[in-house]
Amino acid sequence: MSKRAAVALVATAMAVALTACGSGGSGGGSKDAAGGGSGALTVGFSQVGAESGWRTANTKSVQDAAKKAGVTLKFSDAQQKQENQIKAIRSFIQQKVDVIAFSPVVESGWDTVLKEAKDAKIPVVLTDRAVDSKDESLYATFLGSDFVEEGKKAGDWLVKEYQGKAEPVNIVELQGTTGSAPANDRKAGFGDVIKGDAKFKVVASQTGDFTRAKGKEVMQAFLKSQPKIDVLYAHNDDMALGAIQAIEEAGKKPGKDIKIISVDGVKDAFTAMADGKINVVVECNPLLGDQLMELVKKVKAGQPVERRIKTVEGVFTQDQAAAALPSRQY
Ligand code: GYE
Repeated sequence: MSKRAAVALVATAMAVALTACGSGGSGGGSKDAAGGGSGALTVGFSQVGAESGWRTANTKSVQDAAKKAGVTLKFSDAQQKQENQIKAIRSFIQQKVDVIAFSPVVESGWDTVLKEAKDAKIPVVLTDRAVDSKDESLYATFLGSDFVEEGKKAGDWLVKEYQGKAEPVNIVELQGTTGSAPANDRKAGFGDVIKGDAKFKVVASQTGDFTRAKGKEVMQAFLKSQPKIDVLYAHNDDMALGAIQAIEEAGKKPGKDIKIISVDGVKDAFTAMADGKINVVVECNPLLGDQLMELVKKVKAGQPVERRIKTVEGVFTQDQAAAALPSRQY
């Protein structure tokens, strides 16, 4: 039997056990009543942190969706630290939650703890960010954006913007959290597109940890060390918004003297775009809660789910910003 078939079988057996004890009212001391009692699903959710507007919207979406779906959510904020997430996952295993959902702060280093969840027969759903584990049986599915694609969209905009121009274009890059999937992939996708034209030069690239404060600080350093900056590529809106402050304080006009490409699409970025301070935003949708709840229910019930579920997203430019602003949900 293949590993996947075995996993599906175990999941089905667990689902049958859950249904059987779910009808029994209190669930008595049965070990299958794990975290549920009357059949309600308990999900342990380990969130990355509260580093950005995107993250705040994502947390709210997951919490609201859990309430709506009647799911008991055990929420844990890792403050952008992998060790905290590992601790949270271990504690979820101890508490015998039904499903563990988590958004891994970085890509590597998860195999041991994921194996512990597997041994405890607790299915894991990845949301927002991926892990680089070779063993795919360590998680049931991954729901989130295609970050390489987002990086490519950012690069495509730049190529079009400078079409027909020969002068060098000096780019500074504010990377997301070091080792995180969105930082790795947004960098790679963007790099892939711009490497086709030698006029594009990334003259400085550093992490701004996905936060406004760090985005501002690193941009200040870039402005001091780089004699000519044409473009800023920020891996998220918060860093772009922090950088805008640094650019303005240096007496330059964001969006004009330095063109700005950002990712996410939070309201504040749309406002900055409508004001001409950001040139383009590649959308990354944080409203994953409802889909996540559907998935955890299916996984727990042993129903088949796709291994990879991608979020559908767009690209917004200045001419669309003001019109789009009222309908932005995050
Ligand atoms: O772009 C950034 C956040 O993982 C997609 O994390 C998410 C990223 C998002 O801090 O703002």
